[in-house]
Amino acid sequence: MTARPVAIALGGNLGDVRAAFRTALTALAAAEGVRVVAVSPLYRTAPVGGVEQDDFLNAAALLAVGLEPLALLAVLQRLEAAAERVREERWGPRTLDLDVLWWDGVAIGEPGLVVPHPRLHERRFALQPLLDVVPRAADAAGRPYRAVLAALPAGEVEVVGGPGVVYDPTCSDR
Ligand code: A4P
Ligand code: MG
Repeated sequence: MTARPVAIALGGNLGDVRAAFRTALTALAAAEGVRVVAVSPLYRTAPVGGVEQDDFLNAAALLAVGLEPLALLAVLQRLEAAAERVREERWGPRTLDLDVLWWDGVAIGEPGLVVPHPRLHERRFALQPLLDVVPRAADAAGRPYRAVLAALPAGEVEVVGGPGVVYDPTCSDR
């Protein structure tokens, strides 16, 4: 299967989130059918969704994926489980959230997987890092996400580290 560009979001606000991001990306780089092509800077972001909780760390990664979409989702969910993520409250605190944001040229509307991510267009914390790794990304109607981001109200999204903080392929922590 030909590898295609895919962007994923990383998020978390419980425990050592930087370490969770590095561990997940190291495991992704080692996964069959997946290459890590680029990683965004690390962002500190105010929580969105109404639950009172700590700030999040967010980032995005551009992958080259030679797997079917549901197979990639299964890999991401396995890595979330490995980070001891417990699902308690929707939109509540989590050690590691890995979402598929964008799949080049592909729109998916299955019960377990919607791509582009259904809330991407309203979230500065996902759009900003997505555009760091795929500046040309556009929605299913062809609207550039750069324009979508420019139209959003200001939000609390601040760079707190470079891409090397999120993932350093020369420094495996396994
Ligand atoms: N699913 C459908 N489409 C996708 C996709 N594109 N990528 C399904 C990943 N999963 C997708 O997700 C629930 C189900 O969504 C999965 O079983 C999968 O089949 P989940 O990860 O189990 O639950 P969740 O993450 O709590 O729910 P949800 O609705 O994905 O939450 P969100 O929308 O990701 O929001 N504020 C800041 N600042 N930063 C954040 O990262 N994150 C959230 C979570 C809320 N507020 C935040 C942040
Ligand atoms: Mg999720």
